[in-house]
Amino acid sequence: MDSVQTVVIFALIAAKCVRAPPPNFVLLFADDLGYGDLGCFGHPSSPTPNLDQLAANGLRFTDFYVTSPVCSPSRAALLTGRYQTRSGIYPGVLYPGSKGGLPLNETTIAEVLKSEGYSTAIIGKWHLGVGLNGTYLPTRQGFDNYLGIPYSHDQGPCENLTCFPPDIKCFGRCDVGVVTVPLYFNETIKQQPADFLTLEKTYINFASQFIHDAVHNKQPFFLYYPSHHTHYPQYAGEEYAGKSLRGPFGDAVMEFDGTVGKILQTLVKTGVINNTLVFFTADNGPELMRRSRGGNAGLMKCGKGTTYEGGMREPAIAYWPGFIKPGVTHALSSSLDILPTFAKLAGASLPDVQLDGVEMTNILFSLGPSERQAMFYYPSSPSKKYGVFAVRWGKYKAHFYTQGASHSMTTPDQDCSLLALKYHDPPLLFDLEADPSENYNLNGSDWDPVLQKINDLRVQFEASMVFGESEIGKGGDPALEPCCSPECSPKPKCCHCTSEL
Ligand code: CSN
Ligand code: MG
Repeated sequence: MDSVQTVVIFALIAAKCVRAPPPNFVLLFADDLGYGDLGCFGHPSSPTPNLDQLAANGLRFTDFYVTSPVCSPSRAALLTGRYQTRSGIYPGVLYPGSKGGLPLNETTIAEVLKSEGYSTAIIGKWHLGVGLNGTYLPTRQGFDNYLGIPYSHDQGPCENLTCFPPDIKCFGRCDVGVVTVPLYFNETIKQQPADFLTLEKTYINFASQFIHDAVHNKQPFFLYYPSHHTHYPQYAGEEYAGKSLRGPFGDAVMEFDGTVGKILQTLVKTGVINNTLVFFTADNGPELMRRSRGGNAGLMKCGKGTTYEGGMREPAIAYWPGFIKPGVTHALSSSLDILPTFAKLAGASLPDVQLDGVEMTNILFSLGPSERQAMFYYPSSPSKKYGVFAVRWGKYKAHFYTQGASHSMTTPDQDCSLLALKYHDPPLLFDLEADPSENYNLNGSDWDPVLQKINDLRVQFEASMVFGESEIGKGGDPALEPCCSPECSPKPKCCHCTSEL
């Protein structure tokens, strides 16, 4: 299809002149996956045939950003279209016994789409709170269906966390003294600890059932699949363990890729593949401290926990056969932009709040330039005192502060592990098109108008930022840790249940 046809079809849908049903959305979200971890983003030995296929027949983003170099804040921004500072998902990440969570008055993508009659589901890692009696579970935030573990799978003693065959322990340290990780079905714990060897199959079946039901009921649907892969410790079931060239990380990414393939097959089988926008990205950069067992940021600097490119620039792919032309885009774009984009395509109205996302149909359908001017980089623990650490405007990025992170240690680049906060006056300035690895500071030459412009954007942005009350600062209580048998003792050991799903 040429771009004129695309424009016409899109305009018709936008104007609701044709009775085209609203599109379905499948949002695939990997965990701690780096810019360089997929075959289609240059990894030489990563087995990702299904994601590579999406990229070959869809739009591959080279300049796509998340809003945080750690998990919970990045997810809050993805689902609300707002920087995490507004919703209070800072500093750091949520824990099993956290008192707070994504405030219920925040409007998620699921809630936006539900207003247009969508059926909604989340499968996998939530990490936006559990709270007292499940106050913050996804079922309270617009998701009709939930199957998954509500936080990171290292936030528990790693029981059951084996690779196939079951006697091989996976690599990585886990939290002790807390409950084993629970598998929720809606608001009920079905397994504790979750069975990781069969988890992916369970997810695939649930996704397939959800899609079949929605199609059968003639309902448009939104499926959000935030995978536990490729967070540490890496694991994989029988089908994938030991199968990749890349060790446990490769097996984990391969299992994730296999699920992507299964979901695509279901879309084909149910006849909705041409009416479904599939979007893939990941929450934050790679855990370089896990060395070869962690992910890879490719030619981006440092990784998880840092505001260098490796921490927050992520692979992204948009796929919608017949509507999105295969290709590569260098347009500046962000996870913040997904909510406004899905809302526009669904004909849903936007929440009446200060949004940070802009819709990206221009980019998806080659209609014009990106509406995004700038990207602001918050560290994993943002504060009013320091504000944003870096700003990207066009091809330029200025660092006002830099700081390494324990998550990014073990690389030869000292900047990644230097934990002292460094203030830069004048800011470090890089041309990310000429120098995506942030190797060569442009400062000292005649770039001052650029720094001036970037500083203006920063001042304007900071003036518009209203920090929400910190949800993570509310602390935690062991009594809030999820337990399948709430009255049992002694905790956390007695929280142990198995059941068929
Ligand atoms: S994260 O990883 O949830 O994907 O960001 O599992 O920053 O202290 C991060 N942290 C546990 C984690 C703790 C995690 C932290
Ligand atoms: Mg993560």
